Amino acid sequence: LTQDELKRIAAYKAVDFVKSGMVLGLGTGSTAKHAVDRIGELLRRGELENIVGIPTSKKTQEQALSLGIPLSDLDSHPVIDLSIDGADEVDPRLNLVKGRGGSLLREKMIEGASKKFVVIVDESKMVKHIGGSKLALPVEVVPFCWEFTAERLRGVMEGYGGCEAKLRFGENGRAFVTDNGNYIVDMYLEKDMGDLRVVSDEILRLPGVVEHGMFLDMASTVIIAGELGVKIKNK
Ligand code: DER
Repeated sequence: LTQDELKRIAAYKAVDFVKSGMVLGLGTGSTAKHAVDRIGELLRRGELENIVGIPTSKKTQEQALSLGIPLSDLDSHPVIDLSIDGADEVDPRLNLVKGRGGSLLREKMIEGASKKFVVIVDESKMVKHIGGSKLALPVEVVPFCWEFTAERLRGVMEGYGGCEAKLRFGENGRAFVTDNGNYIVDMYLEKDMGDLRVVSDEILRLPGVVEHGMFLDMASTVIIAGELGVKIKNK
């Protein structure tokens, strides 16, 4: 099975949790894309009705619109029944790293407002400690004096083994700009960070920081699709 087939299997399994009449948080990324496609298909076939989607990015909004999924937003629906989204890393306590697709702020707002948050991954996303891999831990920052903020992030991480902090660039060779008009500074940590909650608070206290990609204690369920089948882990 290819990685994309595993992503689709996890996504379709998550959509089994969807009931007619639900307000759904629609995730962003290559795994969540399959879930949104599946929801559109079940609506079209009449197997689901009265669904309202709350998209976590402009990209997902466009995909949902093209599928005819009725859309709304958090202002109209401050409580969401179920959100389905992918993740970049999942640790044994279901803490996540998200945001390598750049949508972490709206994802965290919407998934934080959800009664149930189902994460869908292929098995390659499972890690012992989040932030321990050489992959990016995204931080959304205001564009104003982003270098100052990046330096402050490096300062905070000094106490946790150190990190590189680099501005993310888009395909056009210019700074990547999020749906919210902000920049992303990707942190590459030297080693796993131990107590994540402390790090999380210290990062969020920096004035130029908007949000980071550690989703701690947020996932209710993680669906993991692997070569040997699908595993479901609950909080
Ligand atoms: O950027 C994001 O937050 C995505 O949800 C990411 O965490 C997972 O993307 P993928 O399903 O394409 O791996």
